Amino acid sequence: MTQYKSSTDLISLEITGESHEIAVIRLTRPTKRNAINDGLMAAIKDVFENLPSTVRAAVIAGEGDHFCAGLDLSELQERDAGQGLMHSRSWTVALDKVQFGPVPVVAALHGAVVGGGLELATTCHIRVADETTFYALPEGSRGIFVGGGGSVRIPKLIGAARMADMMFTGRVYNAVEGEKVGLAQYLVPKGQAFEKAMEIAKRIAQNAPLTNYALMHALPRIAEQNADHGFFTESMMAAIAQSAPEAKARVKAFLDGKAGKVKVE
Ligand code: 1HE
Repeated sequence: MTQYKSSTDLISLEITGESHEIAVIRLTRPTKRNAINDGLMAAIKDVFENLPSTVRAAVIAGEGDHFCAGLDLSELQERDAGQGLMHSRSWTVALDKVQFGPVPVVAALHGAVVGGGLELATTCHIRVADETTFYALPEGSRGIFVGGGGSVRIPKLIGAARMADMMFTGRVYNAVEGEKVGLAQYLVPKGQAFEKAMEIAKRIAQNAPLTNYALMHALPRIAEQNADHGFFTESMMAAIAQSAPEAKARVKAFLDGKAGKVKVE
């Protein structure tokens, strides 16, 4: 079913699924625990900017024993303040392509999800973690600060107090704790994160594209608005979504008894 595959020593992209609807992106730098150097972040940006139009959902995973060890610290040593600012902004731009790109992204997590690795994971729309996963923000111990959107995205999941604790004290959350506090939505046995992430991506790919678009682009903005503005934006989005032919066809299929009921798995 693989339609296309390309890989470098930093990243690989595979387009798969019956209708070439799933993009599988892997960080392929296991000897450095998938630490993100400038080339890898540029490759992430490039992949999400150029996904084929058949793609409806993506999975991102890491090769080797860890999802991602964060920023490649060997590149940090020589930067001055101005270069540091530009470097952080380059992460902002690249990770924006993941969060507000063309399709929902499911992260398959295992091993270390730390520093910039956690920032990358929290840019994705759904996180599936296996039992080996652990989360940390070692920036606090390294004398630096997050720079890949972590202070914007991570408090939305776990609250500013928990994030500050992780950075003040070097606290590491294990897989069970991480799921409990909201760092991952799914927790699966060791070695099963990728399989589960693919299952979820295939399910997402079946949704009406406008519904997925609304969840990626309208929902997070509505959640930031005051209630009055939020209710109004929600009504606008609801009206647009339900006017699409696909929505009408799906509702008709249910009323004709041809679409699945809501049921507990
Ligand atoms: C690295 C990096 C890295 C590994 N930059 N080279 N992130 C951190 O502070 C996490 C640092 N890494 C670790 O704590 C550990 O490496 C792990 C827990 C992730 C994995 O441990 P382990 O025992 O499996 O691997 P290792 O032996 O520590 O590392 C293997 C190699 O990867 C080794 O290089 P080698 O040449 O000696 O083989 C390590 O130096 C290298 N490596 N992690 C560079 N991060 C936009 S702001 C974001 C700011 C941050 O992300 S700060 C947090 C950085």
